[in-house]
Amino acid sequence: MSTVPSRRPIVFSGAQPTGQLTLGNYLGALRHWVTLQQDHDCLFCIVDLHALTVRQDPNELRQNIYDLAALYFACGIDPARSTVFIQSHVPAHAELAWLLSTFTQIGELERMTQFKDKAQRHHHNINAGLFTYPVLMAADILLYDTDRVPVGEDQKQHLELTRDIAIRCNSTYGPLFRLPDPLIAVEAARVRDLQEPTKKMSKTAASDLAKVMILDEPDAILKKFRKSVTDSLATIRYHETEQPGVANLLDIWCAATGNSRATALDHFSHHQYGRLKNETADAVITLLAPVRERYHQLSRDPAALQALLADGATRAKERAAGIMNRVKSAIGLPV
Ligand code: ATP
Ligand code: LTN
Repeated sequence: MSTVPSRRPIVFSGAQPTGQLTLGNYLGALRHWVTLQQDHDCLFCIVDLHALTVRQDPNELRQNIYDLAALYFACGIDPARSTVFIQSHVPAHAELAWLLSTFTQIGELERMTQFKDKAQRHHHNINAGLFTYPVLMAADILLYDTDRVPVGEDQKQHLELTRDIAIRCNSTYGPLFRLPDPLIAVEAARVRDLQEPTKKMSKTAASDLAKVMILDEPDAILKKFRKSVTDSLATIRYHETEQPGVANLLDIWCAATGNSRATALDHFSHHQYGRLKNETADAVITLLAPVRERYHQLSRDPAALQALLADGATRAKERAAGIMNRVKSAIGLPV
């Protein structure tokens, strides 16, 4: 009996090479990517064109791109199973972004929270790319007939816009784009800044104490958790608005140990903050140690890393070409 091979759902995701990755990136994104490889056809991109929306030093940017690739592999992304590539190696991303920008309304882009945040943080450089950033992201996703996009909660609004753009194109030209669904992790979807726990932990935060980096050494991790901001209530409960710092530590402990929130409260409710901070630090140190080790191994062979990325780009280009032709033909551009 012959069986028709069923198509595995397509996953696309990416992170910006804007600096080292944080624990937030790991818990909210990368560790889920690794699991998805088991039963999805995955593309993982280093979105360097997105990083340009904030001024970058050229040498630092280049280094960050390769470091990020090494981190993807160190976290467990397997180049034999997934397509890993640098966005700027596949020109179709920028090309499709242009086409999609003509289907995106200025009012929609003005509502994007990330734009409003970043425009405030970089008020000397509110460039057009920062504004149209979500259109490039829509292009990344729609270019591969993506079914699912694993992201942290902060990206949900961009995913909704991607779907709206796709729906608009489909209603004009017929079924052109597949509509992607966001995959947002339930726990640790929004790891918070350790110094200002009402904000998300961001790799570009100014304060070092605010963020745990995936590659931090154990003593640095311990120090950051010990100095993390909590409150003066001196009681361990889970209350996001009244005790955001404590809720964050509980969430991180749960995500790092695989325990539920109920177990965490059982475990910590009769203890003081010091215990919660120390145990959360220990759990994170154990979680990240193997990643750090693999990263240092991979960084010793930059040529091998570049070869993997070149191969990823070749595969991504082939896949993108088919879809670009379909889109151009539908719109009326000669192919
Ligand atoms: P930047 O500080 O440059 O804005 P970032 O830290 O938000 O960057 P990205 O490269 O934009 O990182 O994001 C990579 C992935 O990590 C995305 O899926 C994003 O949703 C997720 N992510 C980022 N920060 C967090 C966080 N604090 N908690 C959970 N997920 C996060
Ligand atoms: N905007 C995302 C990074 C990103 C992305 C993507 C994520 C760019 N293109 C496509 C998923 C799919 C961010 O800031 N985290």
